[in-house]
Amino acid sequence: MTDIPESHPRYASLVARERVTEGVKRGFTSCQGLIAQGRGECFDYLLGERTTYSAEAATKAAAALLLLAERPALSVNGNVAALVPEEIVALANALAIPLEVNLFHRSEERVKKIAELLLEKGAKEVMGEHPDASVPGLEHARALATRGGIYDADVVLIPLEDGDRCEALTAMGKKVIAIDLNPLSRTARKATVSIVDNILRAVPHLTDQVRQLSALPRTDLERMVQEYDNEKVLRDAVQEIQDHLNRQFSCTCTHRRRGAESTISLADK
Ligand code: PTJ
Repeated sequence: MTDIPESHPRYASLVARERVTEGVKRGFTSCQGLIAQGRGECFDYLLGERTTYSAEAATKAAAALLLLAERPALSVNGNVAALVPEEIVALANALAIPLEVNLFHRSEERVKKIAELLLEKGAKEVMGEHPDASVPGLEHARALATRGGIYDADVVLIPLEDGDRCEALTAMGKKVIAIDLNPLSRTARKATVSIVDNILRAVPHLTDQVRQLSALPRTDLERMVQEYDNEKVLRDAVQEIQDHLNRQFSCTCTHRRRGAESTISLADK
């Protein structure tokens, strides 16, 4: 991997690029994963590369949902494996639940490599190599699922997912938690709880919340879930982007005798 100095102002984002590139080189991330990362990076930039208040609220509700679930499952794709392999295993282990590899651009070789990586990072159980069921309404290989894992789950975490699969899982009656930096994506709009945050920050944060909230009585967790409003959280995320942009950009309108000229200065570049 390229040696990136920690003092670089874009350190975190450059490290994330290295991880996804490395995932492609090692054969567990798809080439399309590079494009997905670029899109995510753009939204992270607009959000100010921080965990916003709305993401905090969504993460708390997601932790409560996972703790209340009877059979929760975590879905892992090539980007998740590249960006947060240890962290997603830590989340699964904190909840004592299985991980399942589910790929959009499925190849048996990639599924195997991701499963091996997760086991190497300490996962207790990784499903997905031998799917025995299909999510109704999806024609693609991403429909493949495993009984005892995602297929039977009542709550599923789907980081960096496509909208169709999110919708199909919801149509099966499951509660779906998305992690997606784009608050306008179909996935974010179709999920039960949408965490609009970078997976690099979101997964460790979610694990912390699971540990903290596990001390609460079920009634408190149920109240948190009931009071949660995903539409409001997504509206707030868009507002947080607008507020961040307003803070970052100062617009100076210089009126000249002949016509008007406006200058936009980019504060942090
Ligand atoms: O490994 P596979 O074959 O299952 O493929 C995985 C990808 C991610 C390539 C596939 O699911 C895909 O094409 O996803 P999309 O439709 O590009 O959607 C990815 C979503 O995740 C987009 O809305 C991005 O904004 C968002 N995203 C990208 N990087 C991050 C992210 N969200 C959170 N954290 C990120 N680092």
